[in-house]
Amino acid sequence: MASPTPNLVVHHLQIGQGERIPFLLEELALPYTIKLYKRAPLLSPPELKALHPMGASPVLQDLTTTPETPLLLAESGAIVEYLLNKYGNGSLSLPPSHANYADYLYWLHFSNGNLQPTIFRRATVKGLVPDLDDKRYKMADGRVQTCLQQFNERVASNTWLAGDEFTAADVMSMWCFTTMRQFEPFDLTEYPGILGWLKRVSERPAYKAAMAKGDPDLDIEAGISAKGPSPFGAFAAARAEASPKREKL
Ligand SMILES: N[C@@H](CCC(=O)N[C@@H](CS)C(=O)NCC(=O)O)C(=O)O
Repeated sequence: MASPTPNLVVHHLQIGQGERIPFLLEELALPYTIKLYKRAPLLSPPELKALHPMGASPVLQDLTTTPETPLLLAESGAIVEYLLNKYGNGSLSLPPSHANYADYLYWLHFSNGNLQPTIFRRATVKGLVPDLDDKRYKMADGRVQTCLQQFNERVASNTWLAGDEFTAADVMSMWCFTTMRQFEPFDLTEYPGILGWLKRVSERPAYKAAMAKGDPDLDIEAGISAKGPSPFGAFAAARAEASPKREKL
């Protein structure tokens, strides 16, 4: 029996990691409806908060088999694995029999499990220390540099994170180096491997289609540049208010 056509709704808070889901769905050529939310002015607006206990984006609603009681799923990594396993037909993932299976898993989980927390930990520490010579800051910064160096080496010697094949690991990672830099800027001049990979990902028709649907006002070229995009105004203002000293460091 043929599988039913997926009936999916993606809830995406603009300028955020929710962009991973339309990107994945465009790559899989699956139909979906996207519901966009604007930051209010920084966090989720009330209607998005009401959707899921975490109140964050992305949220997926799957109405395919139970339209009256749609499945509701948050957490971008979980949504990605759900979509791959339910509707992916083997695309964008590598099976355990593949020689690069372990690489695929490692890089699939790297962005949410390591890179992102490491970058935001350094940001928090920066707000607490008297100056950047403080050893707590140096330790946090060292971890960030290790992450970036490792990523850089991987994509300097491989077209994609899992090797020759573009996978969900690349989808998960893209936002960390593009849109996410609106919240925590970091320069990629020293990382030509990452810059080359960003260009390759940005040229994919699925990425362009997803960004046109989810965040049509974002400047993709600025996102993939060495210096990165301009900071997100409301976030920079909130941070300066909470920790004026940090902005001077
Ligand atoms: N680990 C979660 C993080 C979700 C998250 O924090 N999303 C942000 C967007 S980048 C958000 O919705 N922030 C608004 C809020 O928390 O009110 C995931 O990967 O989905």
